[in-house]
Amino acid sequence: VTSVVTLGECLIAFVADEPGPLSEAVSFRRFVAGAEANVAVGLARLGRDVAFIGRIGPDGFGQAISRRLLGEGVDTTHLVVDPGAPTALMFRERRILGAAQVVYARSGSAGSRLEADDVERAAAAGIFDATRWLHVTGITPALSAGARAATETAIRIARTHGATISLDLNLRRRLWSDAEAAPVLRELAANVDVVLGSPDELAVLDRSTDIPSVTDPAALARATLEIGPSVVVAKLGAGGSLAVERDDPDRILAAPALALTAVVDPIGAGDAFCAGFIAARLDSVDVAAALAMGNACGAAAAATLGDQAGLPTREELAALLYALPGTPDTIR
Ligand code: KDG
Repeated sequence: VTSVVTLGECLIAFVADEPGPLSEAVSFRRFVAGAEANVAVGLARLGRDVAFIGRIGPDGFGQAISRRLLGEGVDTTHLVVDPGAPTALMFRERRILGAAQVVYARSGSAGSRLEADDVERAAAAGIFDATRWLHVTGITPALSAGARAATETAIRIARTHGATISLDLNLRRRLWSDAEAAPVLRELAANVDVVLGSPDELAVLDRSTDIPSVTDPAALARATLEIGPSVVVAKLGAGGSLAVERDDPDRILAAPALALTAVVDPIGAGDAFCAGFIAARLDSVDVAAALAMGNACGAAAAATLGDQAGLPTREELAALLYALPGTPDTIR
């Protein structure tokens, strides 16, 4: 029985072996990446039944993706091979400080050809029947009109099944401009229960409201509540995370980050956070404690190279939380 469904484009990432600028990178390692697939693997490692809807190309990269997701225990019944387009690729540098430069080769890719029909077919096969949670991101609607419709369809169907729906804003400025993204993301945010994002992303979403400063994440999260979700989470990286709830918007729930001695590769940490947060909420853990679980997963991901390698198992997460001062007793 599938308890979580997610959809999007799983792609192959070539990550520079050495930290530094892309112009100097000469050797790369191949990883499986893609925000929603990262969340799916994170949830599978935490013992959840999770399904991924998407398309891959009829090539070795698509096969590598399919094998990895399957090997992690993700239900790939609705990850289909599109014979007419290649699997998407990305190349990225590694940066410990600041944003890493990314180059995509994904325009016209198999994953970007996802359509509402793919989701309808999965629904007809019963994938949403016992689903308690749908997770979507702001990347998929940026890929194509069809992929955007697929996201909207998944939200509509999950809603009729009474699932909780989360949206990680994941603004990708290489795919669309802030002006293009803002109205689309706002509309999605109005139809979900949980919105997650960095302060920078929340500021784009809130741009038509009387925006508080990006340096006040709680105010940004509160402004996002006005759009419609019942919970808004601000992911603050090394600053941990905070959340506000519609029931009591003045109460700021916050959890500090795990102190890392070395950040090996922060990309993918936000997806790991989502996996930890969703797993906690599925167990009815309260929002404040769910933030702590998300932070621990995020730190574990940032401590390893690639998006998925460091995603913790249930036992690894328990050990991390046990060692952490201030961990709420409900999750220790
Ligand atoms: O969150 C990590 C993702 O950004 C990465 O895996 C690639 O999905 C990706 C994207 O579209 O940038």
